[in-house]
Amino acid sequence: MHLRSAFCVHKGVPFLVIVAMVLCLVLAAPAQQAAPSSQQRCSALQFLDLADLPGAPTRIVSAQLVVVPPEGLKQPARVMNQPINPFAVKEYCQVNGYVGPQNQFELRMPVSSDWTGKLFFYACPGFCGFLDPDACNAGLTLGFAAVTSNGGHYSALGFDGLWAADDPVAQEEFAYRGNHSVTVAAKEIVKRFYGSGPKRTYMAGCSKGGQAALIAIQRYPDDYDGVIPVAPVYDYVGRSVIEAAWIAQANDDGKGGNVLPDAAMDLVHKAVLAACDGDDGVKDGIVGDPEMCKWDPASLLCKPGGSPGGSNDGCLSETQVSALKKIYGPAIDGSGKKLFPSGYALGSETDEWKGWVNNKTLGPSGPTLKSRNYQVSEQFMRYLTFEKSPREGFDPLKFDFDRDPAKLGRAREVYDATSIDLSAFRAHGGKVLIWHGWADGGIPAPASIDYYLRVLKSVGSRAGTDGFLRLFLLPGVHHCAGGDGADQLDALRLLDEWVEAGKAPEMVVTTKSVGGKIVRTRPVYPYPKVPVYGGSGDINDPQNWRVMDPWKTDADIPAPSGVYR
Ligand SMILES: [Ca+2]
Repeated sequence: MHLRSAFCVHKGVPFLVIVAMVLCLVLAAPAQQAAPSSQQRCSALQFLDLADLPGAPTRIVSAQLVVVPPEGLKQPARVMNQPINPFAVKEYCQVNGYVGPQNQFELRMPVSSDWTGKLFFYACPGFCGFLDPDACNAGLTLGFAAVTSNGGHYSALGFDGLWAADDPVAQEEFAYRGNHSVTVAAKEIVKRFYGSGPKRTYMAGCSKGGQAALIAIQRYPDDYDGVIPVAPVYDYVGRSVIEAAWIAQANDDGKGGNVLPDAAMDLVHKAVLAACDGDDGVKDGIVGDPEMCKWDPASLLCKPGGSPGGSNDGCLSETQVSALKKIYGPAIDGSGKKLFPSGYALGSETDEWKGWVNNKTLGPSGPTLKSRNYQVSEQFMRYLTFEKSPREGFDPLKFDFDRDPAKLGRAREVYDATSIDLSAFRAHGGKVLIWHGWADGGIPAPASIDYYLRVLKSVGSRAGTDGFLRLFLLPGVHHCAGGDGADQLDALRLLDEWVEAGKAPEMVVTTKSVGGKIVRTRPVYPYPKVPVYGGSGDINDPQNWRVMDPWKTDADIPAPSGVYR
């Protein structure tokens, strides 16, 4: 009935008015007629006028009931990598539209009988610029209404920053505001469709989507009841500009090539595994706890008078060892002061480094793509850092670590999710489930540890922190998904149980699937607890692992880096 009355006060664009009036007549028909079907109620949403929604002027472009095909809903792609039941809902109401100025969104709502009263927001990764509505299926299949947006602009995949040139509004929408206003709009549409708004709202996303989740609870603590920041780039400017330029410079051979070719990375990874694979009790090609791993790049240095070093010599030159030490970083200035919490973790030197750290030539005569670290730093500095006047000539290889960080003040205010004041979010029962792959070749996992430690220091106790914020580190897992490790976990369901029933995630079972078949299973625990194989039985049975807690007392808790501004 709410929908009907809202609909009949429609003040939309003129050409819709007649259609609206006709539908009003239909919907306002005598009470003894059957209530509108899901299809009618869904279709009617396209005439809902939300142009005056406070803070979130919204235009609905289309609304239609979608029948799920016999093969079921699509598995969300890698950035919302969790198992779903593709047959959990048979139909849903799909609403497409945008919140001004350019936050394009798709909202998928299960029919009333399937709705659990919740809303899920999937936050876009990278520089966004596209819609990935199948990511909504992670929530939709749990009976949640689920929405995602394009981050407030249209752009190419990868690190394309041109859309942000001379456009501070687009920059701010992307940084924090767009997801907030789409959330406001989605809550209103949910309310109009079901007759009541969501009683819980969650957000998840990886990488930039992880930054989105953290900045949301820092800036708009009442928007959400729980968030899942995956591999979050919360120190967005520090990572995207400074650390990225640092790594690009470390691996630049001065001739457009790599100091460490792909084969050298293979050599390094093999050496790290030889040194540390067994630390978790099982030699399975995965470093279980990189914090325990003390491998030194200098151990691969070629012997004096022997090989000069190179990719196929089984050893590294001094230049290569030096580059490697920088990549395990972090970036520092001339006085040795840290400019970012951490470089990459030991064990992460796998295939992802070959795209993130190395320039890559496509085919024998194809173009050479700059490393992702180079690309993100270049595009961010040129187009996203300043309100006006893009730095067309900016070259990450010339970034000055003493002078240039001072130019990033405005950008840090806009993009960074480094605040550790989560008190408002915590006060209303909000929960944070962070997870990060240890072998992440994009965003170094130790940066998430640093955020956890900073929050812990601010909260003042481990128990108080773990009561609302937990960090899970997944051994051998790449950026958002992939890698040799078990990269799937039922994060949204775990978060929901935590929020709804107060059941905090403790031992979490992660899995790795190949072709739909589970090939690896591994328990993980909230940081700093690590799983250790017991020495007998199937390594894929969590029962055969025990938990080790390196913090016996509070005195064992390390200090955070203290770096950010
Ligand atoms: Ca191992």
